[in-house]
Amino acid sequence: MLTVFNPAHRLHHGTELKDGTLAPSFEKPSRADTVLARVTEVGLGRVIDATSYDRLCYVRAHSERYVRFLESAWAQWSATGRTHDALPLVWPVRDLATAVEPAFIDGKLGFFAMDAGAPITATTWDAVKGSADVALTGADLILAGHSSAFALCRPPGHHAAREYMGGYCYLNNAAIAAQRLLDQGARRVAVLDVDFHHGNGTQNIFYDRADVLFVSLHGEPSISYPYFSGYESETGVDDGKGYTFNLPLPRGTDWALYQQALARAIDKIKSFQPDQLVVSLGVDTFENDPISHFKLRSEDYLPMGELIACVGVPTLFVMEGGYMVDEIGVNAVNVLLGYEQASASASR
Ligand code: SP5
Ligand code: ZN
Repeated sequence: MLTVFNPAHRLHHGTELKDGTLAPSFEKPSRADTVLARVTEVGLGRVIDATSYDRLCYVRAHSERYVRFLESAWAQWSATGRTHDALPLVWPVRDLATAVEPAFIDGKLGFFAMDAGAPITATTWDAVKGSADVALTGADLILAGHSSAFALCRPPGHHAAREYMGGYCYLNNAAIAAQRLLDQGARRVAVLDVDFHHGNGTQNIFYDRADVLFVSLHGEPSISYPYFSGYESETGVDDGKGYTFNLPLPRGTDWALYQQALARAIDKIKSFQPDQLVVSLGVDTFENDPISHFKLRSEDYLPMGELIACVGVPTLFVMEGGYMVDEIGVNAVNVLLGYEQASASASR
């Protein structure tokens, strides 16, 4: 399996509010570098550089004004004399006005964010664009006939919706890749999200559409970030009714329980008969993850990959979360190795 990588990810490392103070975010550069080292160590396959794509590819999954905000936020923020990370401090919740995009940057930050978990630094946009380009390059490998590919994206993307950032995410890499596949001829694409957190952004982008099936396994919303999405009752609207499938799981979920839910997810995807599959691959389901509460062990990620291979269609893996940096490489690459082993024996 080929891996797509972009060293530009190192240009982004923001801060987040932790235990009452601003501290370096859990979402840090060593994450992607550790995964890359493991890809090389096990000899997964060649590592190729991302190519650069036109911004119109991002606007296929996001709004024009949101992409423009991401591109220009730092310039507007720093023009006010501030040198620390740009973070929102006010949000248009419930009955507050949402019809008008604020002109001033402090208002824009809240308007285009779901939380204070997506800091913008001077070079964040370069990393964010580079990460979307990794996903797009991966999608083009699939379109060129590869049966699988690994887009080693960083920063992650699945919390980013059509018009807002949050949860370490800015552009939705998986959604941008899925849209690329559709724009280049796919009739139906499935997105399977195995990150610990609900992929609210991906759900938002495809919620009213029947050409993308979104399936997510995640911590129960009432006790897990992002708290306000991911319930089973969220199944899509209009043409998209029935094309969103959420499988929330309880605190302490281990492989025995996870496996059953994943088997249901795979059945759902198979009956959709997608042309391709995009996997939002987060490994924050790991037992020692510092911000999550599932109990998967490193060896469980091999059968996870095997199960995903049962879908039997070309598959693009897109890196999402996972914050136990010591094990993130082993865990993520185990999914890919499990997938490859199962695919190889299926075609023998
Ligand atoms: C892509 C992804 O996995 N995003 C996750 C965003 C999670 N944001 C909430 C972080 C809350 C951190 N709380 C730390 C508690 C440590 N004991
Ligand atoms: Zn996550």
